[in-house]
Amino acid sequence: MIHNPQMECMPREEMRKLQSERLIATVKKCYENVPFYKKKMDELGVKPEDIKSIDDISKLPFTTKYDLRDEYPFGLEAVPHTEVRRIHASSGTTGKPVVDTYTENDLRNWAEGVARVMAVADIGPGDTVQVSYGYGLFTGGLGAHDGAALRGAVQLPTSAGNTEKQIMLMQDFGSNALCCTPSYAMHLAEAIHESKVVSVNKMKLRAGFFGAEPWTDGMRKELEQKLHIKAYDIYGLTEMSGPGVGGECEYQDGTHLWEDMFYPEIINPDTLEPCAPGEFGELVFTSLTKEAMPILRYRTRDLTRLIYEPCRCGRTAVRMDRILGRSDDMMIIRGVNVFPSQIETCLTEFPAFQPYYFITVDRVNNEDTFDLDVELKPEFYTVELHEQIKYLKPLFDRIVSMVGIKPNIHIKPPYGIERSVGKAKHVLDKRDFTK
Ligand code: DLL
Repeated sequence: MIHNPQMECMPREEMRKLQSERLIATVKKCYENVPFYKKKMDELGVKPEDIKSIDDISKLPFTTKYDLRDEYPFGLEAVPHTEVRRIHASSGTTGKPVVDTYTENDLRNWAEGVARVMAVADIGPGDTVQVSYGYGLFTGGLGAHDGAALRGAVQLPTSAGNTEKQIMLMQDFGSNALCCTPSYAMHLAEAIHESKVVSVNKMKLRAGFFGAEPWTDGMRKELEQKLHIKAYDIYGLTEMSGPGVGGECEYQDGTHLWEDMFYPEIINPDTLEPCAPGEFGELVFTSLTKEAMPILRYRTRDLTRLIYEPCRCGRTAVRMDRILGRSDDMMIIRGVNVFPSQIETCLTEFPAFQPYYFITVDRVNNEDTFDLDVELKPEFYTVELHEQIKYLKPLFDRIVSMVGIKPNIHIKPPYGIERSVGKAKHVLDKRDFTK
């Protein structure tokens, strides 16, 4: 079902009008209340009065992760801190975390975005939503939690980890939906299939809302088969509140973005010019309803494209293709662009392989090395080299044809690749670019 037909199915002309009104108000608020935006707009010679409709958005300055870090923690707040009700932050592997703060309305709108995604699977009263995203500063746990609450569902806040207990509760409490990263969902599915205590046939799962990291259609197929569910993509980022910036509909053919709250653009990351409709580039968002920390033209670094053709589901909200990866995830190995998700795509085409992998890149004698650890499913695992070759050769050929360079593939024993309860880490790049 559709959670909010008025917003999700609004005729596009009407939506542009709403976006224009909301952009004008957001820009005014940013200019008047946030010195950072006033300075940036003054530098570009743009005044709030110059923004008369959504078509003027390209006059506005971009905001980057570095700006957010410079303004850490609350420099971008546009309301008195007394109006703030919650703070989240993304882990940030280097330096200070990226912070987002929320007013009461921000929390309501955030839950609305997640509820729209859950409604796709008819989640409502009587359904139990198991939230296995981490609770805490990470937006996954509480974001999914509040979305489930808005749908009137039972919230089961298991958080991430403690896998044995998760699957026991999943069966005993009759969870109907599972929310976690796709890599943790795969780990849970594996644990269920190996368990002597629980069985997927005794479970009531029907939907999974997976996101927070890139995943492929091959992974979706595996998860749907193993967990007996329909697996939906849910997208979001801390800077735009968290999960629920968009999600897939029942046709699973692109992620609808909630454009009444987040205005998406695709730009060429090198020239910063807008891409032609349908072209791949960097996704940029302007928040249209956020109060505590509105954001103008935030460069997400996520690479994707927007699909404007109408969707069969009746929603008019634009669709986003799967995220290819983040521009900072892209590796250049021997001069070739490689995205980790391409490896996942290849692996899931071969039934003998698990979708787990780990890439190590190094530079030896001035040449890049590309090592790839993979796992065979336990029923295919063998230590015999000549047996391994049987599986390795087709995978090697597929990777060469898709990626364009030759990997050194190593077959690890079962569980030889670390399982993740949150966002999986797939790459170790040992190259020293300072030399
Ligand atoms: O990952 C919010 C979230 C939580 C989304 C739970 C979905 C589910 P951050 O930690 O700030 O926030 O990371 C945001 O994760 O820019 C993307 O690179 C990536 N990402 C999030 N969802 C998806 C997805 C949360 N569905 C960053 N597909 C984003 C691919 C995703 N990548």
